[in-house]
Amino acid sequence: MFQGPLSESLIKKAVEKGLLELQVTDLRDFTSDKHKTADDSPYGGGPGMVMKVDVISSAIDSLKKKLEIGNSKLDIRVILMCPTGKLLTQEKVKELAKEKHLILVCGHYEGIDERVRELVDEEISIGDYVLTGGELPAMVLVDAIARHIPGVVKEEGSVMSDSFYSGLLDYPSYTKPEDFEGKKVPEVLLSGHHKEIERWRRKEALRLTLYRRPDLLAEADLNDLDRALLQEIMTEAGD
Ligand code: 4G0
Repeated sequence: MFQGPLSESLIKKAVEKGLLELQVTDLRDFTSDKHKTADDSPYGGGPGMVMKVDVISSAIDSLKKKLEIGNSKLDIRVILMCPTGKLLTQEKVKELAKEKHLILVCGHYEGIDERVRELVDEEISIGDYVLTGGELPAMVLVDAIARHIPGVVKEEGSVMSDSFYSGLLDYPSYTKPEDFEGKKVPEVLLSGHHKEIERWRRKEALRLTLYRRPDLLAEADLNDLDRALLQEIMTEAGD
C-alpha cells in the first residue's frame, strides 16, 4: 500500500533525484515460524489480535544494523504511529526533517504488545481518529518531512510561506480568469502595487486566522502593523 502514494508526485521525484530514500519493511520477514505469525491472541483473553513484540524488535534491530554498516554507531530515532501518540505539528515535522534516518513503525490489527512502547523513542499521532493501520499516518509523516528537504519542493519560498510556518494561515491566492461567473479577483492584486499587495495579503492571512483558527492567532507573534490590521478587520466586521 506504500507504492501508490509514495510513487506519486513530488515524493517520487525526490527519490529519483536521490534527495530521499524510502524503504518498506514487511514485519512478516522477521517472524520465526512457518506461518509467518506477526500477531497473536491477547493474554488474559478477549477479542482481536496483538502484534508481537519480538517480531517488531527483530525488524527494528535489523534496520538499525543495516544502516550502521560503514556508519559505525548511529542514533536512529524510532517512531511508533499511534492514535494515542503526541499530535503531529509543523514544528515536530521540522525537527524530524533534520534527522538523517528515521524508522517508522506501523501497527496494524487491533493492538500492539505494550512492550513495543519501550522499543521506540516516541509515539506520534496524525490526528484524533483511528485508522485500520499506521501505514497511512506513516505516509503522511513522510510527505510532511520530505517537503522540508532542500530541493524537494521547487521554490524554497513556498515552504517558508506555508500555513503554520509564520504561525498564521496562508493568504488567499487567485489565478486566471480575472472574472469567474461574476466572482472577481480582488482589485489590489491586479494593481501592481507591491507594497499594497503585501499589506492586503497580511491582512487577509490575519482575517482567515482570526475567523478559523483564533487559537493560532493567540500564539502568533504579531507586530504593530498586524495589530493595526486586526483592528481594521474588527472594525469592518462591526459595520
Ligand atoms: C491502535 C495511528 C491502532 C493502536 C495509527 C495502532 C490512527 C493513527 C493503530 C495502535 C492508527 C493516528 C498502539 C500502535 C493503528 N490509526 N491517528 N491505527 N498502536 O495517527
